[in-house]
Amino acid sequence: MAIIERVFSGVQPTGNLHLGNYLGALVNFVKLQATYNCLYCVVDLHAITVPVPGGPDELRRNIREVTAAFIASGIDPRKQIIFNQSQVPEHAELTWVLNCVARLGWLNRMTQFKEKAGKDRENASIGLYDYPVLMAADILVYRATHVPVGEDQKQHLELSRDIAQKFNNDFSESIAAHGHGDKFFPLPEPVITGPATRVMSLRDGTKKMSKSDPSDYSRINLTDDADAIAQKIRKAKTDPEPLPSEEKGLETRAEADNLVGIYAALAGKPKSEVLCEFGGAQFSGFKSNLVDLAVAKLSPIAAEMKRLTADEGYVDSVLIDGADRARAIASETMDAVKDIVGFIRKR
Ligand code: AQP
Repeated sequence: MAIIERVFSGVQPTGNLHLGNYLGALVNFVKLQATYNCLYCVVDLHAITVPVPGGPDELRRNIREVTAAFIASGIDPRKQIIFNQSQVPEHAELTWVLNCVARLGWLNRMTQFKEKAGKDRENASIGLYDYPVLMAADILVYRATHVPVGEDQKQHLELSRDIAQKFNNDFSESIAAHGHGDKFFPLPEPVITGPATRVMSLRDGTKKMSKSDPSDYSRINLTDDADAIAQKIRKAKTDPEPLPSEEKGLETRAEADNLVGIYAALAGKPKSEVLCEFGGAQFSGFKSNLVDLAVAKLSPIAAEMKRLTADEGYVDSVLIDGADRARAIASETMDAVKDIVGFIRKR
């Protein structure tokens, strides 16, 4: 089995997709489809590692909404593979094998688990602890070479590389004996690029914009209408100084830096160019321009998401077709893994 350059990434159906998910992930997903074969996954197995507040109906609604966001952002479901994780059982199957390769010490270092489990660690699900191994399986079951993610997923990506490397080492003789050369899994490369790899909360420039923040004013949701976008940007925390003319002037101003970063990312310009234009301006004027830009860029996506989510039959058909195509790749990998590990299987 030759290694083919392939992109994989996933988004959790855990609530409102926001501007951070869009600029940190979806924009790059769209760009990469011009040069790679891509698989974009709605990672519903990850979503149940914490309780889903509205239960199964909400989970189904969220899965369709993330699928709609993929398509509305510009991913073409006929050319690329869009699917939900639970329809491809090989993700869970490979997770078990990789659970036996990954080390407890590696998982104990994962900061996302520590943050999400908080003080009540004993009560966290085993799934939440094992989340990074499932993520490694998501990527490796397609032997993906490139993984576009936001900055917050860097540590998990490094773990995926460690797991791939250890599998390649532990089974090196069997890998060679089965004709896969000196490595079976490629070490996946993180693609953390663009001017907004870490979009921060609108209420606190030191915290990342997140679906689980209790304040809706902390984030711009992809489904927000023009009024909501305007209100949230106008209420966004700032400081009393005018905008600086150079990037150095943003270094100690987290909120100003975040808003300039958002403007730059939406306009497709470097921050330095935004500061050339707005250096010396008060926030009120800058925010009005940011509102216009955000509404112009995000409203068409919100409208298309609304249209798509109203057509459940279409969205579900995209997921089923995507899962069939994903499974053709995943089952080939899983067969090879079974041979390498020493399981007996029907041929
Ligand atoms: N604030 C962010 N800035 C840039 N990128 C971000 N991503 C998430 N937040 C930001 C990227 O979006 C992709 C999908 O994320 P996810 O839904 O799989 O999980 P997450 O990182 O846990 O997202 P949230 O919004 O922060 O959810 P909660 O609140 O549940 O933790 C990933 O590529 C991620 O890097």
